[in-house]
Amino acid sequence: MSIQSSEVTILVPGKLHPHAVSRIGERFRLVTVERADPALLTKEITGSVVGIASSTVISAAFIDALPNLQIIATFGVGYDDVDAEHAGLRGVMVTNTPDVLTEEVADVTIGLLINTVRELPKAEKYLREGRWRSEGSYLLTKGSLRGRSVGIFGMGRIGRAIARRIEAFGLPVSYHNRRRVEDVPYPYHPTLLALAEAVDTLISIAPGGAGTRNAVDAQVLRALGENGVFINVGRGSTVDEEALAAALRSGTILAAGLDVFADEPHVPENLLACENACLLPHVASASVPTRIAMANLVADNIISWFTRGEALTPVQETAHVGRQA
Ligand code: A2R
Repeated sequence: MSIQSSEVTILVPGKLHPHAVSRIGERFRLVTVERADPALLTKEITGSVVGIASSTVISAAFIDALPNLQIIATFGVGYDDVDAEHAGLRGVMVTNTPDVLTEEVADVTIGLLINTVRELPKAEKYLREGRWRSEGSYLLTKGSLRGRSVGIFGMGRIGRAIARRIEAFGLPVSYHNRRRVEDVPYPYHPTLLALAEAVDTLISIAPGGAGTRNAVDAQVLRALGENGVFINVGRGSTVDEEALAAALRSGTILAAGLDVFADEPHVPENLLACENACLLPHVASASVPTRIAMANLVADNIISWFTRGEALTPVQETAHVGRQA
């Protein structure tokens, strides 16, 4: 099953965490291109590449341009920017980096929720601008965590870690997924709208892709009510950002905390204009130790595939793919 490491050429298109690049480079031959664009591939690259390690968009056309490709190891748990379905049809393995970021993302979700409801970043700005001294105490916040009821959209690995933290805050949790999860004690809602109607605080940690696009729309936001808070740490594409900005502007909901956006790093002007939005530049997993753990998992997937013939963390769409000798 195993092949000589020197025969294995791994392509890194675009930027990838340097620790992943260095670990893969220690074991295999590395080639790089500026971005994952078939037009940038030379004959030598298309003939030799058997693996990709990346944190960028990988299209069906890019996969098809590499006839000997066996594995795409992506950096991050969300892999909606990789055409995994197409890879699965082509017999190409796709791996992601689940678990190693779960608790980190859940921690930041709680921080973002508190910052959004209790306005801590705005209060700190007030202090730094000298306004505490000159104008007196920061205004009382309209919102409080007390008495809230929290709905989680996406009760997966991270959703569960968030739910455990919310429970510790003494707040009730319920959730929506496509399927009920048997081993969690929280009430299940078969639609996102039913969940939004039952809670005043909605946390989205659902994956991106066609199945969740614009799932959080004007109707869902309205259902949260005027004390409603929306937190997004999943994918920006799951939200109708226009509708969200309108709901924030009109007071249809109280506030939103967003770590993810539909077209990163571009944040819509109409969201930037909302004082009641707490906005972060996609930092939930962005600590040095967690990003190193993610980089290690990218490298370990590639190493395991070419030495033992197995991927460590295959995505669902390619779980059936095995390695041919
Ligand atoms: O629907 P299910 O039963 O497959 O549950 C998954 C749920 N989910 C959805 N819920 C409603 N409508 C959909 N179209 C839909 N698609 C998926 O999201 C599952 O419970 C949850 C995802 O959980 P995991 O796969 O365990 O992912 P993890 O590690 O919690 O990360 C979640 C997302 C990533 O995909 C990135 O976008 C982000 O967090 O970093």
